[in-house]
Amino acid sequence: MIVRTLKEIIDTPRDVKAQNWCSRRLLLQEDGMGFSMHHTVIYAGTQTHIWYQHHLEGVYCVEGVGSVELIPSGETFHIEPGTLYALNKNDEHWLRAETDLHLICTFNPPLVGDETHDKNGVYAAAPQIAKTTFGKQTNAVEA
Ligand code: 9YT
Repeated sequence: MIVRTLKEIIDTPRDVKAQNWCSRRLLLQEDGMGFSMHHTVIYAGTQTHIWYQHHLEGVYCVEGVGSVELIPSGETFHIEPGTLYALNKNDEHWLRAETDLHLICTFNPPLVGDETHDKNGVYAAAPQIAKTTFGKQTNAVEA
């Protein structure tokens, strides 16, 4: 079993800091779960262009208020505690925070650790070292 606390992660290499956000990476690829899980804080008053072309992301808001706007349709969804949004189509979007937004983010495939957005709001594809099938971890290598 893995047990970790946010306190142990803050200001370590698993606490990745960008201009508009910080991402505390609670679970990463090396933990072998098949997904990564982060506690991300999006800073109040920011807007961030994001387009995860190589990952699916589920985002659950536990604190704060903001919105997510799909590109190019402009369809906009309010975010508040208890809201989940899932980028199941690798959706390009703007993420806006009215107050500090505390989000629990899961990525499939899992992030390796130090990824931060490139100029297009993208994380690079990472080589996968393991995958999990119905709870059983295999050593299969994915392209
Ligand atoms: C919600 C979102 O995508 N925020 C940007 C940071 C990302 N979630 C991460 O690396 O934790």
